[in-house]
Amino acid sequence: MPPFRKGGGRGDFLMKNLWSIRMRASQTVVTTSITHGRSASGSKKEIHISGAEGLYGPSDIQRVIKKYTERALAHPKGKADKIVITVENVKQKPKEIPGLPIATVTCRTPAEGKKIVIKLLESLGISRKALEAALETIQKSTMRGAAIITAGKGNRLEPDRERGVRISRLGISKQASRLLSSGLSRIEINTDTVKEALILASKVIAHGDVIAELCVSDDPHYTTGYIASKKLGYVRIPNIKSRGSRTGGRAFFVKEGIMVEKLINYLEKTPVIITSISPCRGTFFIDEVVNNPHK
Ligand code: WAQ
Ligand code: MG
Repeated sequence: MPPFRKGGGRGDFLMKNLWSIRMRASQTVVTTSITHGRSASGSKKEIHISGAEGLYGPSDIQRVIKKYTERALAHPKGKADKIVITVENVKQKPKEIPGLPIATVTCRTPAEGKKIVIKLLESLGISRKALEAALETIQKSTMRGAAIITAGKGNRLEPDRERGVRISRLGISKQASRLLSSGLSRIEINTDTVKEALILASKVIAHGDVIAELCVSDDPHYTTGYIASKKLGYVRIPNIKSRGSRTGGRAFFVKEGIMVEKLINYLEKTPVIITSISPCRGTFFIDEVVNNPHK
C-alpha cells in the first residue's frame, strides 16, 4: 500500500472509500418487583455490555466484524444475548486531525486518583459543580454513551440522559496507526484499548466547544482512566478505580451557551480521521503535568 501523505496524492485508501463499522452488545435482564407483598411483576431491561466503532477501508470489513464479534461475546461485563453490527458506507470526506499527546501520571489509589482528577479539572477551569455532575453519572454507570456537562454551571445538555451521546465515525490512517503503535510500544502500552481511547478523545477534543473529557472504563479489570484536554493532552490516570469495580463512563465538559445539537452532530456523524501523531511520553508527577501545558 502506498504511504499516506498529508495534502498529497490521497494515497491512503481510507480517505476515498470509508466504512463506518459499529457494534453494540447487550443483555436482557428481567427485573421482578413484588407489588403489595403478593403479585410479582417482571419487566425487561436491556443492559449495555460492550460497544465499539471505527472507520475502515473496504478490505478491513471482514476482519473488523470478526474482531468486534469476538469482543462482544467474551466481555468481562457479562454474557451478551444481542449483538448489533452496522456496516455503513460514508460518503462525506473525513476531517483530518492530529492525535493528542499522551502522558501518564503516577497514581497508586482511587483516593489519590480523585485528588488528581480535581487538580487537573481545576487547572482547566472546570467548576466543582461540573465535576460533581460528571462523577454522579460515572458512579451510576448505566449509560452506553457520554454525558455532556457545562464547565461552569454543571448542566447536563444531552437530550437522552439514559443513553448519552455515542461518538462514532472516527478512525486513524494506516500510517498514523503504525506511528502510534510504535510510540505506545516504547512506553509499553500498545493495546487496542489505549489506541481506541486516544482516537476517541482526539476527535472529541478537536471540537472547539469541548474543554475536557473525563473517562473511566466500565470494564471491571481495567482500572486506568484519563482526562483529555487541548491544554494538557491525553493524561492517563492509573488506579482511578478499584479492581473489580463495574463503575465507568464518560463526561465531556463544554463551554457555557453552546449549540448542543451542532456538537452532537459532529460527535455522532462527522467522519474524522487521525492523520498525524503527537509525542507519547512516559510517567510524571501530577504537578509536572499541570505546570507544563502544551499551549
Ligand atoms: N461514545 C461515547 N461514549 C462512549 C463510547 C463512545 N463511542 N464508548 C464508550 N463510551 C462510554 C460508555 O459510557 C462506557 O460505559 C464508558 O465510556 C467506558 O467505555 O489510556 O475502555 O469502552 O489506558 O469501557 C481508557 C483508558 C479506557 C485507556 C476506556 O472505555 C488508557 C475504555 P470503555
Ligand atoms: Mg467497556
